[in-house]
Amino acid sequence: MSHVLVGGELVVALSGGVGGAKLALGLSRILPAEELLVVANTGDDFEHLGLTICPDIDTLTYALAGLDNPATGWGRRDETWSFMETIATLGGADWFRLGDRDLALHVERTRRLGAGQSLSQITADVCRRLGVGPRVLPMSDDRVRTRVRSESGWIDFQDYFVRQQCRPVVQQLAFTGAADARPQPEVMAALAGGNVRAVVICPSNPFISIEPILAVPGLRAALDNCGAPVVAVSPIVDGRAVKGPTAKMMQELGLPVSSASVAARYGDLLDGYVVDAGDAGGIRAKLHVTSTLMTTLEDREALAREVLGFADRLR
Ligand code: FO1
Repeated sequence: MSHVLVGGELVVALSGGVGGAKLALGLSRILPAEELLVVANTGDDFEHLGLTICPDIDTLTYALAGLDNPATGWGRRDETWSFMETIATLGGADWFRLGDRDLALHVERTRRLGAGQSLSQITADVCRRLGVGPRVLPMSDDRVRTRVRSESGWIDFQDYFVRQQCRPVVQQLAFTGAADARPQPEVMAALAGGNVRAVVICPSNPFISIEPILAVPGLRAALDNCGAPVVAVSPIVDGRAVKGPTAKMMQELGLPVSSASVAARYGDLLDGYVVDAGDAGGIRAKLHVTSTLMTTLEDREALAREVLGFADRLR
């Protein structure tokens, strides 16, 4: 599984699911495969119907393989739903939609985890079989689970996000297991290798996608000390989140909905920050203002180029 880099440099991208995967895809299209390493959040992972589901790893894998579902952003394209329909008729849980093709990945991953393979090994093998060139690695092979506290107490992340459609008012987030999790060793080796060109924090939700990664002991320090500029792309455009509950969560946590609030979460880790026009106020990091909306494939590539160009100028 180890990777030999010949001469080239490495871009390390931190990503959650849908929003982050768009930029990861853009990066994958402008970089040789061996020059991109994507570190995926696993705080959203959960056990469901006896299966281990890793939404962010899978969203990234499908996006990089060109197998992603453009309508949902998660799951596979050209999906069929016989399993879901059937489980519903049997009275089983149908709130988390597992398509027939997607289901195969969860079944096979669960079997291999049970046989002793690590999540990193399984992910690397799945990526190889699906024709994904860049490395996609979990932040840790140890179990980390995001939990959400609302007025009715603590619940699991997917219960909050999918089953309750982000309706509960978030009072606090916790990353259970993070304090004891070991950072993924290849990620740590890559960051210590002295040939990192840039660290890119994708425009994912800071609270539930990036902060779980930064909560794994040693990872934040390794990113800080890798010698390359750390550049984040804001997930906020025009004072609104591009997708998902980021803005709602910020309001509930008492933070202004702005790119500046997101930058403040990352604090000293940031060397540079990419924001959309109109979102540039009150930020300490060096700024690059550009269109950050990624609707088309060309947008993804263009933003990836802007981000890397900006990072190179910060070196
Ligand atoms: N998100 C939903 O909103 N509803 C679903 O039914 C759903 C199913 C699903 C299945 C596999 C998978 O990998 C992801 C899935 N997601 C679903 C997405 C998902 O859980 C969230 O977008 C992320 O966890 C947040 O990053």
